[in-house]
Amino acid sequence: MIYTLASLPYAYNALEPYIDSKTMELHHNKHQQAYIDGLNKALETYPELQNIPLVELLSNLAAIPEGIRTAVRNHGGGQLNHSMFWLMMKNGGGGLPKESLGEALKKRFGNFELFKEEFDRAAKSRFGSGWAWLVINTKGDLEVSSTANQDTPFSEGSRPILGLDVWEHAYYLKYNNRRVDYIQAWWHVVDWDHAEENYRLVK
Ligand code: MN3
Repeated sequence: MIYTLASLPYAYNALEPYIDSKTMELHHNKHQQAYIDGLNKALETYPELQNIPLVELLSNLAAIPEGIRTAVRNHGGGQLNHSMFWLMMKNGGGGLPKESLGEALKKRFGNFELFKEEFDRAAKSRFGSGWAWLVINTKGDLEVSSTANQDTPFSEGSRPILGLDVWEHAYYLKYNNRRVDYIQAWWHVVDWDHAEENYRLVK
């Protein structure tokens, strides 16, 4: 076993009422575990890839042997995206970004509301399953983007600051088909301190 499931830094019910306990438990314990199992299985016969950090593997998919490339992309992406996602939320989150990220968002989008609108649009309009992101792109600029399935911004050369899982498994139990309600609720649990840390690391 190369990859194992890390505990959440908070209880499954910590993000209630915005994200319910049952969804968090299934999402972490079953869905993320399944990505980990798939990734471990793909890497089983490639010991030389087992010590390369996942970010590095996903940043250069072309270098992955063809027979396991799709599995690493999907399952490795699932492991990495979810590992990042849990840390982007916290009990008592929400509000407005602070410090340098807050300033940078204002500079790039005009104000926080305009940034939020663009992010909401990316999250809403991602057809099927995927993610909405705030990233630093290859030019070093803040950008709102989205990826399909478990594709990760690293594979496009971008560095994620904030991300939102819009797969149905992330919201269906509580919000059914109402993705928009889930997106609006999610803003209440965003950990802006963590987003600030991410921003400082890549800026
Ligand atoms: Mn998910």
